[in-house]
Amino acid sequence: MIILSEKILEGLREAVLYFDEEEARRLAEEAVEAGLDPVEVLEEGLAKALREVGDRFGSGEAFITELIASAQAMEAGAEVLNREIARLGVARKSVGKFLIGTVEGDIHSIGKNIVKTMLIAAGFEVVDLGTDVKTETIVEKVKELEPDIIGLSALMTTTMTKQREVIEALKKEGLREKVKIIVGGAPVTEEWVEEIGADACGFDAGSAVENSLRLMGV
Ligand code: B12
Repeated sequence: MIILSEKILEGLREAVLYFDEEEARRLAEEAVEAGLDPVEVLEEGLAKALREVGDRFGSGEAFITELIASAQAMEAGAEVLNREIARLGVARKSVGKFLIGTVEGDIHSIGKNIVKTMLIAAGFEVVDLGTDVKTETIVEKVKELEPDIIGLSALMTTTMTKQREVIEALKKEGLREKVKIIVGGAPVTEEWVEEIGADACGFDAGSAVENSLRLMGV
């Protein structure tokens, strides 16, 4: 089992590094059939490899076209694993309503989607506003849906400021005290949470769920 698991994880890493969507999907299916933990396969197989490509892109060693192709391979595998994560978490009663989205100007969706799936698996009723979501839209949706928690994803230092903007806009509308706010995305730190007056953050899907449950008092 350990050898099989290592083989699948290594294969998934290579599929992301060499832009092989089909292989990523096939190996993700194999992982599910073998009964491997889909969360671990997502994080250790797919996400790690994608971050590696991101680092290479950051240091000028990879092109944007490679980043896009790697992300597509990751998404192909993640689709299969997300489905399995959701399936394993079905039939729980709702622990709370969660509104999630990536802030305005930011189209990164992979991490948000993983967090969303894990929240559903943990029993949250999740409404996903998608990516590049305007601050006004978030405020409107808070009024309309009255969620318990809002999750704001931002992957860039240039867009994380929108997390602050959302909090300020909610304060102006007198809604801030009615909802908990959790922020996430690679540039987010504990200091940032404090600075903008959010309630918590999540550095990965596991801590996102853990901290969201804590905010609900579960
Ligand atoms: C994949 C990727 C892309 C893909 C996105 C595809 C998609 N559908 O999402 C594409 C190719 C489209 C892309 C585009 C761009 N990208 Co990009 N991208 C990445 C990359 C490599 C990986 C992101 C990712 O998916 N990681 C895997 C997931 C699983 O991890 P994650 O996103 O961090 O999410 C986890 C946690 O952060 C947390 N989390 C995430 N969201 C939330 C939300 C909540 C509520 C909580 C609690 C937790 C949480 O849990 C998640 C699960 O573990 C990063 C590099 C990196 N190291 O992050 C660059 C990166 C974010 N991109 C970058 C850039 C510059 C861009 C572009 C501007 C490039 C360009 N020149 O066009 C555009 C931006 C377009 C835009 N307006 O948004 C920079 C940002 C630099 C900065 N300023 O901070 C990075 C850091 C790369 C780099 N090193 O330079 N990108």
